[in-house]
Amino acid sequence: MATSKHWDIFCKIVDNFGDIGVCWRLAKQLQSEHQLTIRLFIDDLNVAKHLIPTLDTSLAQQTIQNITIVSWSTNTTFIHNAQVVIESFACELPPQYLAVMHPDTIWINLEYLSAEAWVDDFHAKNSKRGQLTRHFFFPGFTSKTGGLLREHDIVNTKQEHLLKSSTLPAHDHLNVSLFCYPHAPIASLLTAIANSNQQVSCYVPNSNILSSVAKFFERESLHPGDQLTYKNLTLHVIPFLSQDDYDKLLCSCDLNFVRGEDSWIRAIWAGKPFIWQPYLQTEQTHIKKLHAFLNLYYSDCPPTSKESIFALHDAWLSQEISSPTWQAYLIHLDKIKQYARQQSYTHSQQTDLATKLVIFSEKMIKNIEENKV
Ligand code: TRH
Repeated sequence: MATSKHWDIFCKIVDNFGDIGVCWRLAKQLQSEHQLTIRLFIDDLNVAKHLIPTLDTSLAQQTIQNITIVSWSTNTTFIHNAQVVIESFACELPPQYLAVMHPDTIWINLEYLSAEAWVDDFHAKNSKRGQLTRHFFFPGFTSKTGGLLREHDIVNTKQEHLLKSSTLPAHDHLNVSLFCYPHAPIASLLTAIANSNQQVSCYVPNSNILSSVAKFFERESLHPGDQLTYKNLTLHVIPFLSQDDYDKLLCSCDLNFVRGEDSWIRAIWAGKPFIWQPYLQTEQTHIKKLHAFLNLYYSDCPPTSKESIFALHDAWLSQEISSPTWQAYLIHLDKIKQYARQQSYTHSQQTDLATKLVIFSEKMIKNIEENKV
């Protein structure tokens, strides 16, 4: 078997960019901060290329930023496994891989992030599959969870650096970035922004919401580079950015609309106010996830600001943003900004997810060795 310095990560891209967004950041961090040798198996290189622009989609295997990236298909063969294997988001390890897995392999299923209270109890539990043990690793906001994905220097140094390298023009507009799911009430948000007395520059990376934005401006289609103005709203369509440039945008804006999992966490590390739209799930699970997060994250926030934050999130989820809801939020923006900065610092004091994964796997390896003696 390989040493515990060799880790494999499996990433199946279900839809959107969150699966690969999380796996790519995690792979980079495990390699650069923990000196691990990483193989990242990705089932859809075409989607991954949006986040890893230098990826050559024609290659079965390539090395980028010291990570071995392997194109994963049903025909992929495996000669050996790593000592630690991350199965991201229950993507199911391939049978050919399971067949070569040694019973001592540390097999970790990395789960989706949630701030719900049950996560504390489910984190680090395991189940048996034949001779193999599958550990369930839950990222989260409390010390009983697997923590949050964060580079060690993101809040203390990188945030400042990203801010300094901002390319947004200096003006008295409020800079807002907009990344959301197409079912969000985009037209009502843009209407509320346009009608408010605060001038807003809204930056929209190229994504599947452009047709809704085009409709709002009564245009057939929109493309990166387009700039449109309606009343107090100036909207800039920008290209889909690299992850680093997206981080920079989040740090440079006064308010970020984010979604899913990875952009949500990056918005926290940017230390700026944000509105989060969770991934749509059945049985209202996404609403429970949203409220669990809002209650936890804003527990120390002054009540009036908190009210406006909750109201704007609920409006964003429930298909309508009214002008008073937007206006009420803007009134509290300075206070929310202070709070966001402080929360970003507070949460960065928690041990990060990559470090917790390393500590966890080392502990499991030690347990196995001790049981053999
Ligand atoms: O794309 P998402 O909606 O991903 C979702 C969620 O992860 C969800 O939980 C999961 O079940 C589903 O995928 C399958 O949102 P998320 O998680 O924010 O991922 C977007 C990624 O794209 C993130 O890594 C940031 C990155 N990004 C850029 O690199 N450049 C950009 O311009 C933008 C807008 C995003």
